[in-house]
Amino acid sequence: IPMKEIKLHKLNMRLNDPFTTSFGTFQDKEFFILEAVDKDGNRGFGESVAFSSPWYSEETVKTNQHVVEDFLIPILQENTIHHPDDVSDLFSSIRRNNMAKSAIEGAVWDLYAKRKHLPLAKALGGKKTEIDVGISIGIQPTVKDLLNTIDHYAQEGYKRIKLKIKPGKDVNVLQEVRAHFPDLPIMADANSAYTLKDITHLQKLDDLNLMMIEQPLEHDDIVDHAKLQKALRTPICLDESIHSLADAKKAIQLGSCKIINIKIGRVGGLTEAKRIHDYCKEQRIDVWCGGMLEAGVGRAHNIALTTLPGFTLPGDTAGSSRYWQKDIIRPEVIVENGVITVPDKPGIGYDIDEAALKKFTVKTKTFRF
Ligand code: OSB
Ligand code: MG
Repeated sequence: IPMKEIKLHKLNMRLNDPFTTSFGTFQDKEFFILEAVDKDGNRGFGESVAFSSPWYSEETVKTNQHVVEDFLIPILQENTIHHPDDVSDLFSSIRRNNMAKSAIEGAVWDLYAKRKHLPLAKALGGKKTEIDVGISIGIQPTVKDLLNTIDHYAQEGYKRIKLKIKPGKDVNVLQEVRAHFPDLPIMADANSAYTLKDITHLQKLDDLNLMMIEQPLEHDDIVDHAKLQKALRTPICLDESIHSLADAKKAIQLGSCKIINIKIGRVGGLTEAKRIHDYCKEQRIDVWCGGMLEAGVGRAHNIALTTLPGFTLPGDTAGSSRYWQKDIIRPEVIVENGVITVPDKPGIGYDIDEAALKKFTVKTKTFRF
């Protein structure tokens, strides 16, 4: 791929509603979009999913920018890329910093697919023309607010509802939700809010017919998750604990989870995400695509990845309007009856809304090749 330049656009966008998890609330999103431009004028886009503070993982917007500018872009400037998989091989000399790697690798995947006149989904080997999606709902001030919110999204047709939980707002809340919605596909995400001391409490979830519980224990612990899974009938899904194919293999071998949430940023890009998918499919472990409250570019990458056949459960890729007043892509991502129609245009399949990108951009830096 004959590269001309990479542009780093720093954006600020505000979520329609504050989002609350077991580690806090936030509404203003600071992040960056990477644009990879080739000598023929094709433009590929990637999104950094790191947040401003390191509560989900150790990466932040600033660490991503540092690693992208000072280590990853120089690697690309010194090497020739024939296929996006080369990017993940070259970046393996840098430890972790997966969200930083993924932002660039995503832009290169988009650029590669556009040069081949292929939708990104097809370039990855995906076959689905539509994908089923669910929605993730943050912790609400009252149970009444929660029931109203669930009702709203269930009416919109989302295929499963994920509820954030934390100690004090868990079994009691989920019991009320289940009583109001006896047949709704529901799951819970704890974002590491519990320890093994909570085993008997968490066992109460087994009566609520949850699809799964996501990351109940420490972000970096797969041994305790294996112990917990033995004590629970509800399947455990790992999110924060899985950063690579190697992590996925260990977690599956230990019995730490029955399901994996794959986030492209958390695992360092589409190439590694696909490797994890392939392995899980072979092992008959269900996977689904997680979300990081992305703007349209990241959302488009999630949609493309979800077209792979092993993504058997609805993911967190909700429609643009669930997050933003105005997204940065055209058309915006539309969810109808819990389904997104996969775009069939080359690359990520959505155009950048240049006016919106400009409106939310606070700074752009250009790195020439
Ligand atoms: O744990 O999956 C998570 C959002 C931010 C950080 C972590 C998580 C989430 C979500 C929302 O659950 C996913 C989305 O709607 O993009
Ligand atoms: Mg999660």
